[in-house]
Amino acid sequence: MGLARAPFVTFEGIEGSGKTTQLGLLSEYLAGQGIPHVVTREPGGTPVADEIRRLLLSPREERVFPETELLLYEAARAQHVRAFILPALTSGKAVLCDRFFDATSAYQGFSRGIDDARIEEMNAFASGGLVPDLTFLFDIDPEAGFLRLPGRGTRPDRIESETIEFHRKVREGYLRLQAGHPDRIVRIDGAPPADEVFRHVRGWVAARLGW
Ligand code: T5A
Repeated sequence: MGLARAPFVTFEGIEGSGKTTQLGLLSEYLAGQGIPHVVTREPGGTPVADEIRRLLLSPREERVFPETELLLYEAARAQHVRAFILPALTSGKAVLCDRFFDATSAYQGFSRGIDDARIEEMNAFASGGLVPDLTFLFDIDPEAGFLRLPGRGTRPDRIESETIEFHRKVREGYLRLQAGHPDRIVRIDGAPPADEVFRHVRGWVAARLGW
C-alpha cells in the first residue's frame, strides 16, 4: 500500500443514498478485525466545526448565498482536517469520513453553480492538500433516496429541503467527478439492500487497502 499514514476513506452520495449506513457497517467490520480507526463526518467532527454545521443546516428565513455556503463548508473542513483527521491518520488510525470535499464539488460547485476552478482551489486550501485514498460514491435515483429519509427519524435540514431538480444536479455532479477520478472514486449502486451493497464495499477495501 505504501502510505506514510493510515488510510483516509470517504463516503459520498446524495441524501438517502445509504452512505452513513455503509460507513457504520465498515466500522463494525474493522472493529471485528481489530483495525484501529475513527469515524467522523462533514460538516462537523470538532466542536467548532459542529457549530458551523448547525449554522449551515438549520432551516432559516434569511437567504444563504452560495458564496457564504461555500466558505462555511470550507471553514468547517479546515478545522476538521487540522484538529481531527490529520492527528488520527498520523497516529496510525484510519479515518472513515461521511462526506468530504467531493460534496463541495457536487453541491456548491455543480448544483449551486460556483465554477470548478474556484471550488478546486478552495477545497485544496481547506484540506491542506489532503486527498482521500479511497472514496465510495453510493449512487441512487434522488426520488428513491428521498423515500428512505423518513426512516431516519429526523426532519429535513436546509439542504434536504431543496428541490428534486437540485438533487438531480448533485447526482450528476457526483457522476461527473467519478468519471474524472476513476482511480480514487468507486461508484457503487446504492439501490440494493444494505447487506448487498456492503459486500461490494468489503470487496473494494480488501482489494485497495488490504482490509
Ligand atoms: N454538504 C456537505 C454540502 O452541501 N457541501 C459539503 O461540502 C458537505 C460536506 C450534510 C448536508 O450538507 C451538504 C450535503 C448534505 O445535504 P447530513 O446530515 O450529513 O447533511 O446528511 P446526509 O449526509 O445527506 O446523510 P443522510 O443521513 O441524509 O443520508 P445517507 O447517509 O445517504 O443515508 P443513511 O445511510 O442515513 O440512510 C437513510 C435511511 O435509509 C435507510 C437507512 O436505514 C435510513 O433509514 N437505508 C436503506 N434502506 C434500504 N436499502 C438500503 N441499501 C439502505 N441504506 C440505508
